Amino acid sequence: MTGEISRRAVLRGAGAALLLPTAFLVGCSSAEKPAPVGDTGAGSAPGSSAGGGSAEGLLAKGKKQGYLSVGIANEPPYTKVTADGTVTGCEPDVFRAVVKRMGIADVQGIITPYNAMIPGLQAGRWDAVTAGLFMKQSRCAEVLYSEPVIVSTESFGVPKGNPKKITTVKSVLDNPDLKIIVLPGGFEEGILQTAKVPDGQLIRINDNRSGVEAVIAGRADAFFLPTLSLNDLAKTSSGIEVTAAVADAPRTGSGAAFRKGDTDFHTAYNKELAALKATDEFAAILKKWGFDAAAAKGVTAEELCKNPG
Ligand code: 6CS
Repeated sequence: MTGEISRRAVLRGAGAALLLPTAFLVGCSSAEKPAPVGDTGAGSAPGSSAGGGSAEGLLAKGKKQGYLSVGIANEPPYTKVTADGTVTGCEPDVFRAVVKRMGIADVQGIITPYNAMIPGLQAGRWDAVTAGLFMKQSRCAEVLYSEPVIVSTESFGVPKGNPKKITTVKSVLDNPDLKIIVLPGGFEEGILQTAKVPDGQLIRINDNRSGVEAVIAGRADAFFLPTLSLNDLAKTSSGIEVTAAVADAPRTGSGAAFRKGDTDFHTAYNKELAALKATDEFAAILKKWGFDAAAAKGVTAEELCKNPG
């Protein structure tokens, strides 16, 4: 279910919005924001280019309306919606910098769960996904990923002292009593499924703050999430500890995801992304959000799309 809500309502209900499994629209950067366009869920958002099929479709649309809409999660540092509704975070900031080079002024964000990002893209509810949607075989079969923007790691968020010694996927497999929180349809859920962790050990929660609270309250033994996302959550949750990077998790990496039909735009985007990567602006964006710009150098979407699951 997705609900139509103005940016202002999102601002008022930002907390509530993060608790509801639906898509909420948030504004652009600090520049003049276009009139809010709710994601009614009843099909393509106005101006969408579902199956655009050519750069002109998406490019012309973005230039005409002054923005492209992106699916995001609001999971800092990958994506973040500020108190005034501005869409930011590493992936949206890189996307904004690239599309500006293409003549498109800004982006408009729609907050949605990870398992709704590709279906919403294919339905034309947003024009791209810039959420840190990690590349893996099943996703790469459904969308066109840009070349990687970030490469990052996974960790477990555990109670202080890590009493159950949860450090690797194997440590979860070796103890069938462990309950691990994952986001529904998230990359970490897929890692555990690929490792054949019994489904009874997985607890699916769609809101990161609730996941942390469940671990602290002892309702689960760990929250499996990207290292940097857990580090951000731990800043305001003293009861959680973030493990070192999980050694037996696949290397994660992401970039913008487009519809299979937007091949020309995807090619044009990659060209401008490559040019941006050579600038200090790219390194500054990644540094601002705690990512290492060098980590993605030399890594290709083709390689990351070999990730299982
Ligand atoms: O790609 C994913 O599914 C994962 N990506 C991020 C940035 N956070 C959690 C999510 O499961």
